[in-house]
Amino acid sequence: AERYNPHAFEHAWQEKWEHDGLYRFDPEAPGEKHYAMTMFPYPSGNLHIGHWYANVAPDAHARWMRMRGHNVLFPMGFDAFGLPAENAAIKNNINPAAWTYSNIAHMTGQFQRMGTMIDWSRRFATCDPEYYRWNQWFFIQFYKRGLAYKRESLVNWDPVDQTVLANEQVIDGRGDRSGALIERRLMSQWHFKITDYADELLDFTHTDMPERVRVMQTNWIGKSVGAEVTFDTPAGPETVFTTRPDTLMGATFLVLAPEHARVAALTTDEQRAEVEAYVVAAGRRTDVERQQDSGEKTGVFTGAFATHPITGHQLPIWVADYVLATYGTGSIMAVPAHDERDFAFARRFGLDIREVIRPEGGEPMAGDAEAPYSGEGLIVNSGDFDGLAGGKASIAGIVAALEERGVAKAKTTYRLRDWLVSRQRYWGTPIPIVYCQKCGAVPVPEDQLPVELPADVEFLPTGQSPLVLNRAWVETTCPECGGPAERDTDTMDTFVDSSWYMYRYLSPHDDQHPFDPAQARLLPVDLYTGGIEHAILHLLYSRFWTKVMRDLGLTTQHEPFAHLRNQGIILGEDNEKMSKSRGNVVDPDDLVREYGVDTVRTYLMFIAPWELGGPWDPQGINGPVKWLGRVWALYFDEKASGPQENVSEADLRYAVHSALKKVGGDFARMSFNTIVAALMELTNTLVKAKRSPVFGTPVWDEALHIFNLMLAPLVPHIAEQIWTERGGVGSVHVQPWPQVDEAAATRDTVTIGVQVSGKVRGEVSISKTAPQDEALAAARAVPEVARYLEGKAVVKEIYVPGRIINIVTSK
Ligand code: ANZ
Ligand code: ZN
Repeated sequence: AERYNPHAFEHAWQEKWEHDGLYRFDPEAPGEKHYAMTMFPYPSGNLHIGHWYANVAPDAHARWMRMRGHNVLFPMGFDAFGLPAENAAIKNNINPAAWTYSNIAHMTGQFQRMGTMIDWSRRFATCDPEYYRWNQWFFIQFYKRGLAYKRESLVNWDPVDQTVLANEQVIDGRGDRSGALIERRLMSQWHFKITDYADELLDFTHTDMPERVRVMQTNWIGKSVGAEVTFDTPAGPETVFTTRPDTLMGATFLVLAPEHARVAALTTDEQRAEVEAYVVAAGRRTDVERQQDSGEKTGVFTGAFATHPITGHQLPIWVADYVLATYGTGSIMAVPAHDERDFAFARRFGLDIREVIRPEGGEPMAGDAEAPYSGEGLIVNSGDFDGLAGGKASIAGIVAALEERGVAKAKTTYRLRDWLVSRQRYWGTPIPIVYCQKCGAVPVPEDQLPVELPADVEFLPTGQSPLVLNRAWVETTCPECGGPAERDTDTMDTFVDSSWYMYRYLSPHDDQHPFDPAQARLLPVDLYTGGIEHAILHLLYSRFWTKVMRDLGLTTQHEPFAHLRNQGIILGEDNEKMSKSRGNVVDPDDLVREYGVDTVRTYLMFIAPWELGGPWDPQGINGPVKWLGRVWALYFDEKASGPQENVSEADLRYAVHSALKKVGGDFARMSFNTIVAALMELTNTLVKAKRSPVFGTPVWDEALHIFNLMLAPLVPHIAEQIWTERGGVGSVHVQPWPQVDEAAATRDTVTIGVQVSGKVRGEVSISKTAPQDEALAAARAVPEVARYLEGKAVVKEIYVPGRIINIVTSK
């Protein structure tokens, strides 16, 4: 028969599958539901190899689940709002909508060429008014519950993208898209109250997420248990937050953040010039720079003193930028004997260091100590508290004692801030609020949603939303009093869009609800896959969103995702990230044109453990090319048959069923590269079996049949072609996954090398417990062994069952 030519049939199968609706999800179909989802892409214009890598293996997994009898929903959409469309619009003078929808059309075609089982009838884009209408609806529900509020706050201003960013979008002090150094600005912005859910978001019992993700989210939420302690100052009582109230008697000075509201009031005239200069300088540094422990501590004395609440000692009050305005109360009690930063600061400025925690049996801290002691121990130099246990682990009792004396209050703080959602850009969901002179902020009535984005806008980035300039759109009437009112001109952070899209796939065109409650039984998403870069932002926001939806009575789920798995990244050949500027980009379209879809799919699953990823190796694709060629020949090349090899029925059944068992286990673990390896190995056995007496027997037929089914999830096109040419009815993709014959899959047979006078000359497969005469007879029958025995006298035979056969001959 002809050689393997994927181009002869791959496209035709894709068209037929689409035409037959083979991958259309029917919620009423039998089988336990399985909702599998990969993170939807931004419609940048092209699917790159990373998209393929992220989607091919989950597709194989979804197909496998389907063959195992699950009713599988595997949808796809587009995360379509955001800055690139707006920037492209500015650059090329086209409407962001036109740019976005043409990219979506192109990328959908590319996805379809990937041969996935995505149900395209459920596709949507978040920039569809019928989608973002529900963003607005949710906003209003949040608002009604007090979970959306507007507040003046110090915000992260990206001077390049000319917009505010959420804390989560600032990486090392820079905008996550623009890379620009972030500035601080005071602005009035909408926030979502994610902090109300801080404690619940720390609880991962209802969601199985990789350890890495849990740790990143936990650190981001940053829960700290401690106390607030209040000190009297000339400008009124000042409260500090501390996680170490056990060290209260060791506090020797206070420090305020430069932005702290009380700095000016506390500063004495003598110190004013110096303090003001310091505050201005500190304002130019980012939080990240300020938190870095390297570099000398800087600071300035205010001239004022605070009164220690227990000893009455006068503690100098300093201003220093290692204290952040945005954490705790923006001020601290400094305990230099037991805190790194306070220690460095005290040494630099000659401030007192007072030891109050001493390791059990330890010496008193030396006057010239080079480091603070931050461990556990006993409290010393603390009056009534002396002798109590100190250290992080024992603060609860201390807090209670301090509370009794009225000098402290138990307090838990979080690093997590409310989610700032206002953006001063055009291509996003308009915030559904109007401002009336009489009534203030009024939500747009739900029956007037969506508030549509106007098409005619100027895109000059001015620091204000482009919507400000469209007066006809801005000016409206107040829904409450009918008087003149103005729309909010900001749009929502695009992470709003992706926070609930997993619900929308259930009923993408529902115009009564965000999703059809009758479909709720399909929740949660059973398996969500995507990149680790979303560990905090998107995953934390969508967990929060689901909890709000639950509290709104929209779902009974606590979490959107039952299981999350992250794939790795495919790097360039040079081990660097693929990028146009580095010139190391691999184009999947080119690969498909050259090798066909199934080969590219195979290679992407074979190239690396899926969760790790690795560098692209252009040579590596030859393995999959050869493999699929051999698979093809196995089924369609008549010449290769004939009884030259020695594969028994038991051997073949063992090879097939043990591979089937391994592949099933590897699918469950999402270990795709080992699945491909197991199928390649099985191919070797099948090629051998084809040239052995087992060829043509029912066992041979069973082997080809099972192998065909095992190919289906990975390489759906060649599997369908084989299925059809072998006379299969319907599609291979709706066949049940084959059952492992456990008896055939496990056997006590081993392959042992046969030595003649100590040199290995061949091998035999025999039972581990075969008796000596049977083992030796089998060994002598091996042709290579027989050759060496010819004309020789056997002087000794050594047999260790399952391990060694050695036939020693005379010289
Ligand atoms: C006294 C003390 C003694 C502290 C000691 C630590 C060790 P985490 O665990 O990260 O929550 N702190 C409080 N507010 C701060 C701010 N706005 N900027 C910088 N530092 C601040 O850290 C809590 C500790 O960080 C607090 O406990 C406080 O210093 C400091 F041996 O108080 B501690
Ligand atoms: Zn009004």
